[in-house]
Amino acid sequence: MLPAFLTNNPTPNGYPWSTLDTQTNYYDTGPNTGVIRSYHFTVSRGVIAPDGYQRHVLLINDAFPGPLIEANWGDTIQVTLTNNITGPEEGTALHWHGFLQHGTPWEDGVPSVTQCPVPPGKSFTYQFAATLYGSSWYHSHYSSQYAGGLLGPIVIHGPKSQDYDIDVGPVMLSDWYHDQYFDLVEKTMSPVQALTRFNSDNNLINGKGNFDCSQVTDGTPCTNNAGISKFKFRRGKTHLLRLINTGAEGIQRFSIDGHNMTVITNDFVDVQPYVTAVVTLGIGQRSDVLVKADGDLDAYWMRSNISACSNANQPYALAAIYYDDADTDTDPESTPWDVPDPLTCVNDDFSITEPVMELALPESDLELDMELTKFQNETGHSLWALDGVTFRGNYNSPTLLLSNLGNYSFEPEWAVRNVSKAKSVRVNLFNNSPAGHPMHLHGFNMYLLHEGPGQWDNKTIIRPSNPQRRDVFLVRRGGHVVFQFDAASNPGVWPFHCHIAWHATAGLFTHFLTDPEGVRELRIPNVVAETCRQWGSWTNTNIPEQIDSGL
Ligand SMILES: [Cu+2]
Repeated sequence: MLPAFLTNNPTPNGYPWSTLDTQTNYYDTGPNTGVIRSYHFTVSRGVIAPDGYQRHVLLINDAFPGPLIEANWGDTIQVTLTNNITGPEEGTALHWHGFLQHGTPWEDGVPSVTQCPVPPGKSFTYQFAATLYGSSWYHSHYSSQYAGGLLGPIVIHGPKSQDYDIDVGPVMLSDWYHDQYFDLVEKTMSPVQALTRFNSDNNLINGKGNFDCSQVTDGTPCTNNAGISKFKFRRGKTHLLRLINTGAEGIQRFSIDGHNMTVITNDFVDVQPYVTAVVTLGIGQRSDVLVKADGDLDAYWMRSNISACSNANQPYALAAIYYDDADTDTDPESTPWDVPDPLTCVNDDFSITEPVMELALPESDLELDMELTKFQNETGHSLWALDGVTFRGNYNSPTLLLSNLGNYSFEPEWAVRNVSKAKSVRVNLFNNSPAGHPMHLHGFNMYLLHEGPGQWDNKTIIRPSNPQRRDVFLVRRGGHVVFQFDAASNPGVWPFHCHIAWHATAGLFTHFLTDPEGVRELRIPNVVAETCRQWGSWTNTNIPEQIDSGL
């Protein structure tokens, strides 16, 4: 259970954010609490068995998932990351999903874009403002390390758009693989087609789940009934659940037997409440939902099913909810909702996801068509591309640092799109590939204008007076999403990529250079260049095995 906000800090007018409220335009204004929330994260290798099946992972402070980062709106978050990965050594970096990093793009944590990786034995201190509030997560953006365990939840307390009684905290939904992330990267990047298609092995809620160990044939230690997550509800009370898809590939369909949910926030944007039995979340997406404990039973299953849009051997995650004094050693006897998977591989319709803090769609001054494709290159590798470009980054040459120096001699495979002085960029993305994708833009909340099968009609916009905004959207196979972002409001280099680990690793990644003049004026702290010197020095004697895009 989490508090309404942290109280070891000034609370003018009763709140850390004083009189600001849910109507405050958080892109322009926000509290400046002067409070720094400081964390130390040490990353290392470890062996764990979250579902009973033992595997090698990467851990943060010896934990999976990593520790909760908790702050109030307007606080500064400071995380010192120490890379203690050995046997073998490996670089790393952490990305703070959904944080706008306005004025601090070098804190975004993307190797080859905003920083060099933190080499083994070294540390890097991130510091950035919590200008938005709600639920999110952090994860490594170095290769597919986050599929190896490098992730954790973030909660930023802010004003409530709806009343509730109890904040249950993060509910992380995650597909789970029994192979190490690098083995899966190798499969993804294999020229053997059959190897590039593989399924996740299990589905976890808050890092827990059971696995049927009779399926293990290679002698790996495995324990049946490793245990599931258990939640407490108080009868008659309304509970806030912060759903976060922290997986690598699978779209989650979340539900609670016998209870409807009221969605109040998607990503970092409060929306007008709407009721649903099933919440759909692509990788990286969050939904805050309210659940009233008004069931007839005193125990219920919480379920998350990986959609048939995704590739899973065991798609069914379970956790248990117990009312009041119900016996937590007894399994619930509730039955699931009968809501079939629509197989559209997209979120709820834009028409029902209406932001509480209303913003009209601005005029765009740059319109781009973007095509997403999958192809096989001449060596037989399956790769992804945006407008024909497959991303491959150079860890030693972050594009932000080059742009800051006015050096725009980017390699084509770095996929930098200079949008110059454009204030608001509209992108008509057509997914001409055989899969749906959770597409994530860094540095902005996107206005989502339209989604559907086939091509956009080039005119229909859903609720231009106040379109849905969020930082990840799902685009269906053979369909389009039209989105817009206020590029000039945040000078930097901002990735736009698929959040499926195996797709980003195979190049489904591009990035926007916004307001290059503004980027020239950024005063990037010397420690960022120092990390590049450290990385350069480490790579003089160690060759990182970058067989993928690097991200
Ligand atoms: Cu994808």
